[in-house]
Amino acid sequence: MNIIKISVLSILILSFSLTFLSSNSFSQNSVTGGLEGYEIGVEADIVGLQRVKQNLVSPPFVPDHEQVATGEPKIVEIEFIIEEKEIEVAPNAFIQAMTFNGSVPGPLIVVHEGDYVELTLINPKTNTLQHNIDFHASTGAMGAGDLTKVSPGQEVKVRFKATKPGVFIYHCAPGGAMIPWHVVSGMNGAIMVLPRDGLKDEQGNPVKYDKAYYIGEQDYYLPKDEDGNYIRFNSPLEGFAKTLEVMTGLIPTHEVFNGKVGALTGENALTANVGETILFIHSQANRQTNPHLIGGHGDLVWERGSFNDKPETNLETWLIAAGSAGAMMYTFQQPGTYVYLNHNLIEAILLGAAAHIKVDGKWNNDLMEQVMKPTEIQ
Ligand SMILES: [Cu+2]
Repeated sequence: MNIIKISVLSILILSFSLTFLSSNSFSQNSVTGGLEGYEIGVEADIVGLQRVKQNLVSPPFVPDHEQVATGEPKIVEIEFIIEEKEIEVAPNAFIQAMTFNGSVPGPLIVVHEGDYVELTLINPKTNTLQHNIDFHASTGAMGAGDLTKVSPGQEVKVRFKATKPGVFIYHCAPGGAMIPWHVVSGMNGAIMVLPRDGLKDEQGNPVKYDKAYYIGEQDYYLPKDEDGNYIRFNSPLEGFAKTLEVMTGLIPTHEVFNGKVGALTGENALTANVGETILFIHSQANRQTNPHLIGGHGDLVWERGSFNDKPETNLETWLIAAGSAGAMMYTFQQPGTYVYLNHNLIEAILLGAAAHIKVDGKWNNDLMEQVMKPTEIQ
């Protein structure tokens, strides 16, 4: 036990010193704007581009956006306020969460290939920890992580060009053991970079969706006390050492959609109508997951997230790699309540990774009909 305590303490000290060292080397305003120590070879090609502010919304909803881009590439301005806050993950199971804009996952950003994302990242002085952001959709400087480290009371601005169409995660990555800890404390989300001419099916024909939903899957590792009750901490740092012990066991205590058990079920169900085509964007920043729509299919699935690749068709279950996002498009053909889940059924039913979709419309007996109700065997 003492050895565990000492090793946890040394990881804590090491990650703090790494964090301190790296914040010192990157915190001065760079004279170049690029990564410190490197000459600028190419200047940003943004003169004359239109600037637009994207009004972000909490998942599972997605910001208003065009599916086919009109006009030239734009500079899309985004603001993230980092919020350290307590969340009740399940009854009597609390986490001192770390969030972008207060939600787990953070908001979905939507842009088009060739657009520039210009993010203002604000770490209010009421927070207790240093944070940053690594965009898997960006190129260089640890996905912008090296250019965005902000201590409480600081803000920073970074701009990157969205050169790869697809869905990608973003997450906090402030160094050392802080990286997985911040990610499994909720500090992750996704961006969708649409092709300028929109999505295409497996034959290259344009396809459109009526509605899009963003589902962020989150693994939590909540420590228990000697009586088996989840421990409620007063600050993120207070829970760090004990959480790290659970994390290194690699078995999550909760695996949830959108921050907490039941966030997308029952009264919080997603909605659709028969005949509507829905795009589901699904991210997991730390673990593999296996999305499945019970009673439906992945008509078109960009399993690895790249919109330059042909989508797979008619999949029953697909795979989201750890640290990635995928997209699936389905046209509902029957009414009823569907379950969209991680088809590791233990993680779905016992740990929380499930959502409901309530679909209205008329039933199609040609697709399915109960030919005889349950009756006594004759
Ligand atoms: Cu963070």
